[in-house]
Order: sequence, then structure tokens, then C-alpha cells
Amino acid sequence: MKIEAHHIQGHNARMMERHREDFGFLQHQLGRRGLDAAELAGQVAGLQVAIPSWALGAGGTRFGRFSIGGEPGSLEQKIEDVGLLHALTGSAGAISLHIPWDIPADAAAVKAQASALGLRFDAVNSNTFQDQRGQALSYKFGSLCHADSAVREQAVEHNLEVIRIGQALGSKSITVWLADGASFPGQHNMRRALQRTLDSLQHIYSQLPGDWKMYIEYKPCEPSFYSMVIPDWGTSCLLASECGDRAYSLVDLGHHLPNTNIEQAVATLMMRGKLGGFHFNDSKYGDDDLTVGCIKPYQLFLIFNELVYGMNNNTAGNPPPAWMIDASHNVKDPLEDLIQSLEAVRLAYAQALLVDAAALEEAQENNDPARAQEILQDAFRTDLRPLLGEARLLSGAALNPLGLYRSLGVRNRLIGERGRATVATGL
Ligand SMILES: [Mn+2]
Repeated sequence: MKIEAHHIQGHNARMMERHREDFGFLQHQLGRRGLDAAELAGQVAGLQVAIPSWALGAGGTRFGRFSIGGEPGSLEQKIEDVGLLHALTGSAGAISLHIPWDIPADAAAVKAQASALGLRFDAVNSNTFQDQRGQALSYKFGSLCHADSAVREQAVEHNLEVIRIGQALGSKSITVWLADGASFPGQHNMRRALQRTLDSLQHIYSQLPGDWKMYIEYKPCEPSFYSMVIPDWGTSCLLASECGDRAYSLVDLGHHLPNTNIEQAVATLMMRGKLGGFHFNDSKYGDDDLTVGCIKPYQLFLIFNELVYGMNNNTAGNPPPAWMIDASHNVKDPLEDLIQSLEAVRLAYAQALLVDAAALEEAQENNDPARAQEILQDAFRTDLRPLLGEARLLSGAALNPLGLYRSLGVRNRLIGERGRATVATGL
């Protein structure tokens, strides 16, 4: 299944009159505040978010998994699905591969297929949180932190293999997320586990190609329920700093204890130039991996507000962060869920672009919290959906991606092509 240009054009033509009216009103509204809506639309159109290869099928919980039908059964079909998302939204211009779930048999062919769809390969992800068939040593008790040096070496070698695969595809970064930790007090010497992890990460970093970056993810609990070796952004930043200039922290929105001030973590990491990547999702209780923006859109806006501030005041030379959606789809059609996620990310970004930075600084310097709140909420409460539509028009995408996806019956067509029983690898 491929979205053809005439599908998009026909759809947009039917919606154009209404869009022009809505966008014209917004242009007028923003113009009064001295903002150029067309320019903002161009900025928003530039935001591309990577889709991970494991998010295209139904996820599951530890209790069960309910297939969605028409799931991509191969890497080529996954790329096809990301191509659909990109054609509809104009905002999913990259894929993030998970190794070993998605090892390309023919890297050149896979690269060519992706580039024909306007896609590039973003960070590659290693996996030492599971044992693979035929694997010599087990990660049951950890990988980069393991007590046995042979297990640590095997885990380091896996990461190096992931880098080699990424190089063949044109990736420029690796993301390391570790399940390493202890489920019971006394199980680990916490200091030794951290030191071993640092030694292993430094080994991987020493082999990193010169134009590559390494992102270190963190998580406070799960699957280890007493202590995770890299539980928080501070520990991640410490490890990245010890590794070197091209090692960074990666913030996953679901990887925090309840009520953690994530925007503050973003501010601090960017102050040090150490924010490398971002994984989007939303949560109510834990690492729920729900659609980003479905529960806490204001938090997402506040995070983007810090990101925009950080990029506009980039004294520490923070590189542009790598954006990725990291969600798991249990009850929704994954493609519909991803369309909603892409929309939520761009919306929060656009809202943050609206913040009057000079007025906010003045309110802050004058100790005026009421005024500061007005400024932030004025941006957050402006309906910017027509701006997102305009951004999609600029990149030849659909004015209403989810509407077009449904009216074309994409899922049913995929079921027709691939069958009901295909199962995508992933979480
Ligand atoms: Mn993640």
C-alpha cells in the first residue's frame, strides 16, 4: 500500500476552503502579536520525528497481546509503514532501528527503499535486555554491569555490531538503554555495578565512529524493581560526561518517577550541552508508553518551551536533539496512534514557538509569577491546529492525516495485503 500524490491532492482540495478560512483567522490573530504565521509554519514543517521499527505492530502488556491485523512482518514492510506515515503527515522522515529485531539482510537495498520514501535512518538501538536464540551467555543478571567480565564483553560486542549495522544504513548515533539493575536489596554492590557499566560504556564509546554520537537512556524502575543501574538523568549525564564529548543523555518521557519535573531536567542538561535525544510518550502511572500528549499536554508544552529556550540560548553547544516516538500501542491501531503522536509533538513545538521570550524574561526578572503564567498559557491556549495543517501543506502532506488514513481504508488494505495473522517484532 502506498499513498499516492493524487490521494493527498484530492483530499486537500476538498478541505482547502475551510483550511484557508481557519488559517487566515490564525494569521490575523498572530499578526496582532507581531508573529508571522507563515514563517512559523515553515519552522514547524522542519521538525521531523523518527518512528521506531518496534512501534508499528500491536504492543502488549505482560498479560496479553491483541493483534491488530496487517502488521508489518518484515523490515521492508515496516519501512513501508513509516513511508505511509510520512506521506500523510510530512513529519515522520526518519526510522530508528532496533537490533537484533530488525537486522537488514541487504543494507543497501533497505537504504534505497527508505530513501525513495524520503526517509533516513536515525539512531540505532541495541538490546541487551533479552537473550536471543543461540546467545552464548545470559543477560538475566545484567549486561554492561554484569559480575562476569565475559558477559560484559559480549554485551559490548553487541553494541559494536549495532554500530556497524547502523553505519551501513547511514545512521549517526546509537542509543543504549539498559535493563541492568537489582530487584532485591543486597543483590548488587550498587557502586561496583555503576563502575562496571561506566567501563563498558567507555569501551563502546572508544570504538564510536568519529561522526557518531552515543545516547544513554535512564529509567528509575522496571524491570529491576529495587535499583536500576542508571536510574535518572543525573546518573546518565555523569556517565555521558565520563565517556566524552559525543556522549549524551537521552530523555524518555515515561522514564521518571511520578511528578518529576522533566522540563527542569531538560533545562539542566541543555545548560551542560548534554541533551542528545528525546523519546516521546505519555503516562499516567509509570512507563505506560501511551500516546504523547494524550494525558499531559501542558507538561509537553512546558518541556518544549525549555527545548526552544535551550536551542535559542545554546551557550554550551548542545546539538539538535534526536526526536523519536517511543510508545507501545495496545488498543489503538499503531499507525493511527503514531499519526496522533506526530501531531501532538508538532503542536507542543508550535505552542512553544509562540511564547513571548522577552516578556517572559521581564516577568521573571521582576518576580511576577502571575504575568509569567499568563504568557505561557496565552501560548498554550492558542489553537494552532490550522498552523500544523499549513505546515503539512508546505511538505505536500495531508490536511487531515487521520481522516485520509481512515477514508482510504489503509488498515483494511494492509490486512488484505499481509493477512490478519502477521506479527511485528517489538514490544
Ligand atoms: Mn525509550
